Amino acid sequence: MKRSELQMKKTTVSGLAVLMLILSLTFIPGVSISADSYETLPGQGKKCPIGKDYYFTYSFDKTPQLGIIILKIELFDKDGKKDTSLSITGDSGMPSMKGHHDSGEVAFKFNKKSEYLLPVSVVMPGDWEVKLVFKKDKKPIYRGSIKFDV
Ligand SMILES: [Cu+2]
Repeated sequence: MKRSELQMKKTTVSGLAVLMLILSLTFIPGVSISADSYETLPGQGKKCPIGKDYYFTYSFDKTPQLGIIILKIELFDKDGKKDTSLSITGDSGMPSMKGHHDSGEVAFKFNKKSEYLLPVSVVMPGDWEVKLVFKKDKKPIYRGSIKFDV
């Protein structure tokens, strides 16, 4: 093998190594480079895990329809005890009409039963989404998305 060929082979190998490194970083959960990936939630009343320490369930007070609907979230710790230590925000809007009805990040409020509540204003028929962010000590630890049609 000539010297130049050898050189080229080395370059290719190190290039490949760098590529593999980038790929592996991209696919390791939690090291994801884009911080804005929202988990699609499994449905009303279903258990949605937040890592190993928490889970939550969500439901609407009525079938999503025009007007104000109330989104309720109940948060639990890993032992199934009700938990209120996280803060939750919701950003509602229509994915097909980005920016037209977006509520921006609105904080959920507690009711007397320590459930998290958020009113969602559904102003027209079509596809809707509520993007949820759960924060612990002001740091986001989970993002989830609820989609529904009206
Ligand atoms: Cu619209």
